[in-house]
Amino acid sequence: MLQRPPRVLAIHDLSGFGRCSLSVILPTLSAMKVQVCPVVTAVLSTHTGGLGEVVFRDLTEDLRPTLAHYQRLGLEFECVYSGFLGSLAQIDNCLEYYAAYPDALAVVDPVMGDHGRPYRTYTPEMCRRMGELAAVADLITPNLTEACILLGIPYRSEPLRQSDVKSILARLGELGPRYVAMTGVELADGSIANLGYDRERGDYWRVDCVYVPASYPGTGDIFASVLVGSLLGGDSLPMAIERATRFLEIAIRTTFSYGSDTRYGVMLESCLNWLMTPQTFDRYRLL
Ligand code: PXL
Repeated sequence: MLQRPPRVLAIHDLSGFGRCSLSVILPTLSAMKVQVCPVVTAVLSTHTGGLGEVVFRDLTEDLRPTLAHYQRLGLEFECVYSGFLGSLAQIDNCLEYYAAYPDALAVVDPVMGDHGRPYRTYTPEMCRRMGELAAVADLITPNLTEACILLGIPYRSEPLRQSDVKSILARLGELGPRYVAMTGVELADGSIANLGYDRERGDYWRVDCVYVPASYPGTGDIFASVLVGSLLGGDSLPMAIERATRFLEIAIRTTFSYGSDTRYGVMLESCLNWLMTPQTFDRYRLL
């Protein structure tokens, strides 16, 4: 029996303003009683989503010595979870972290872009090599843009048929991970859903989202963090996807009601208590 909270090595950037990456990963997982040990890939003044010229300090050189230190300490981690990466070399560093903790749940959020476009700091080479991280993952959490980049297929902005999304999920599973969770997929039946795929069981899942006409940075980070916290807490994949979907709905609708600048992210602070209260699940369905 684990006599302490589960521990996650979280390899992400720290963006000071804009509520993304470690700024939201830390409080989200802490609220779920998970210990987060941040390995900071870069420090930025803000995220790169429309707040102008960012101050960017790359910390690639610290990643290998940090891992060596943790190994000297003999620390154990139940999960290694990577996200936004600041340079090509960091992909190699992440591969070293995953290899160092083979028993940990390997979660790769292949942060590369959104709305059909890569983020401006992501080079085509970085996008190509992100597949190597997906190959060692137990769980990947791409949005549709990132799924298309990982598969090397063109992004399609029109709603997708069920057979098309199942094929995308299955092909993502073939890259290596047992579990795939894909966010914000517009389906041909008019709904927007978060989807799940368990390759070993052959199950496809959907949790439909309430549509809000606004998009906020950091929601992918919150989604993946809630998934991590849920799975470490013993939830099944569909339960974890439902928990993450419902939490984001609350955070997005709360924020939308204030009409605040979307670039400032979601008002996580007002919503974290939801993660600390017991829930029952009734919205996941087979796809
Ligand atoms: O939420 C993903 C993310 C993480 N880190 C930085 C970003 C973004 C998305 O824009 O800019 C620095």
